[in-house]
Amino acid sequence: MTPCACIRYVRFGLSKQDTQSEKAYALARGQFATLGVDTDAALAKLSKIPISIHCWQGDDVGGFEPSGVSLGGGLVATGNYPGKARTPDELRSDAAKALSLIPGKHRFNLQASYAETGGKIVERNALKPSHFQGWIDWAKEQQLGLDFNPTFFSHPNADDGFTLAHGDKGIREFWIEHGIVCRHIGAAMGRALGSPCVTNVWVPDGYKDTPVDRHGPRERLAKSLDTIFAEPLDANHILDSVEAKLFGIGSESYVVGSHEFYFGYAVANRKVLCLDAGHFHPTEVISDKISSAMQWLDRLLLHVSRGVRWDSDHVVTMTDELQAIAHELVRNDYLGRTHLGLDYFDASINRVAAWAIGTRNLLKALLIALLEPIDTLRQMEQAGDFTARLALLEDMKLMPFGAVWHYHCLQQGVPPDLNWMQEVCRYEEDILAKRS
Ligand code: RNT
Ligand code: ZN
Repeated sequence: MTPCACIRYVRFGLSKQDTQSEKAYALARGQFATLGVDTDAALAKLSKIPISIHCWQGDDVGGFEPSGVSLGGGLVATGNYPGKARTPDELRSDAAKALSLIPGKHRFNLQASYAETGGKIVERNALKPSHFQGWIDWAKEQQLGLDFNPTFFSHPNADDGFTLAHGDKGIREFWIEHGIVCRHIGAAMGRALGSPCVTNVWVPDGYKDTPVDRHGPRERLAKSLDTIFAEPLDANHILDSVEAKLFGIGSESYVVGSHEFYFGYAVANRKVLCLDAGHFHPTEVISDKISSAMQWLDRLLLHVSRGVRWDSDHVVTMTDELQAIAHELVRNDYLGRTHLGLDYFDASINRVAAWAIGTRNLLKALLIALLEPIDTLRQMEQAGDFTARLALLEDMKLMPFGAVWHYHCLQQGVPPDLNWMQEVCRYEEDILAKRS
């Protein structure tokens, strides 16, 4: 395994470019101004958008339970790149490194399986906020908000592919209790950090092959969710969300918590709906679902991900769909009602870089969206001038976004493109390579 490409990167040596960057920004600002776009205002907005960075990219969705079961729930992390975090302290250190390469103030998204129980086996239905005190203290120190997820997978009680919809009452109740304790943990995180913790329920429940009873499991899932959400908790501390899926490994033919199921559940029960970009048919996109869902829901959670042929959870890159998602949020002024999270896990590349690449890409897509002359485009559309709309949309694609992004990174005290990777290389050499 070749661990790192730092030699290539060190050669770019862009450290003397600060003055050039100011000049490039001034030129870009002028170009955007002719279109009526205020780059300073766009950057001010961008710097306030929090992205919820998922803990699970740092250790291939492993978690830190002393029982140490392997990854389940139909999730697969492939690759064996060296240096994965083996302890909460290592994961925190890696995440802090990634955060130092990402402009803005963000959030960290934890799973219940990342509890710190001091080596003791604590069952998932007995977890307490105190098991997350280490994370809360770290989040305070790093000025991060926290988000949370009960972990309904990688557990003997989930081995047959069912949790909240399980036919066995005892197993179902175990998972209901897990959901309930996790809401209290989420609320404790939100209270401690002064910012609501989005606590997201995703269950893997489903069948490999065609079931004859599609109704029963869905009825059980609905009842289990009702029980989990029965206790009202302060929305200043916790926001409950639910996440659908089309299929997983081992649940190819039927997933209990389908899109229609959770869309209905979220509307009927005023929950936050989570749309994961990898959870639909390969040609189906979530960018077009956002404005439909927002007609009926108060808030959305997005799991920004990238499926390649299936829900493969590849690192988020600058795809047309990523851009379309960002455009939808900005054009429709949905940012205030949308929680942005990332969801991918690539074990075949440096994990700190994976975090930095995906998060920086989402921010870049948001920046491009914030730099759009939306009023002009709207006027063209309303006037029926679709030729001008298409021409301007296409001409926008080569506008100098890069100069604005470069300037933003320097303003925010993080390395710009072509420079941040050196930091990862150094960290890999000093820290990650020493982990066996
Ligand atoms: C699974 C869901 C879910 C998970 C995390 C680890 O397909 O996307 O969000 O990725 O809980
Ligand atoms: Zn997801």
